[in-house]
Amino acid sequence: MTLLSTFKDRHAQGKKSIAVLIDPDKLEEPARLLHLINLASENCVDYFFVGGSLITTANLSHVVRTIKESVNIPVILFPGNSMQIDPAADGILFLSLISGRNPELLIGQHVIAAPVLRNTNLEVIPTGYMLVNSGKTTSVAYISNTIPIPEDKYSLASCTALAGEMLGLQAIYMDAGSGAEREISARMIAEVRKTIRVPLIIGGGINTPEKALRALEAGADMIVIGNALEKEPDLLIEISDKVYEWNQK
Ligand code: 1GP
Repeated sequence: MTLLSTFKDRHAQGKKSIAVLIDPDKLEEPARLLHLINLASENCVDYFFVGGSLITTANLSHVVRTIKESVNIPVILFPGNSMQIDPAADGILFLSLISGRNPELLIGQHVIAAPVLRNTNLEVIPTGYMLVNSGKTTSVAYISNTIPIPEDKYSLASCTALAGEMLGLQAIYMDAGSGAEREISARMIAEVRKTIRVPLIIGGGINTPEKALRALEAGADMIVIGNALEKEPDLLIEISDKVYEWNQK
């Protein structure tokens, strides 16, 4: 079964997933990385996302390899640019930054990455990526040179997601940006959810179990947690409990 068909199946069944995002720059210390990997495995995390808007170390391959050698959780690349490709991962979010108007991130980097990906076994998951304003400027907004969707422009978000779906993108990832001051509101998640049929991934600033639950209730199929775990890995226990409890209903 492919990663994408699992996303779709889980969405069809109303089951939620949780992904742990590892930014290779932030978890350079082997003991901290292994602790988080083991914690994820003990707490039934569904996916690892690996990537970052700006990676300054040569640590990406090491992170992917360490996860693959340690546990059975699929590793999905979440690349900030076309250099972040590692064939040892299981899949890659082939992100088109549809909330922005930067042609490089709508199609340019994809042209460069496509022939490279063709020579790997990575599962390519065409994903509409939407940045939503969350307070102060995030790294991803700055690096991508795009303006996030204003957080109270619900129709703008819904129509952007719908256009992405009509273009054939297989999932929509709405992101407030790593370490966002404010996570995406329940209202915005709900508006987008009711507009599209493809799985909806939500991330950025989810740093408490309550925020995680709000995103799930509003319609997120998958929540992504990164920054908060860099500071406090054990938070994963309570957050993944919310996903587990939801799936028991
Ligand atoms: C960032 O959506 C991811 O691109 C996760 O956000 O790091 O704030 O959890 P956090």
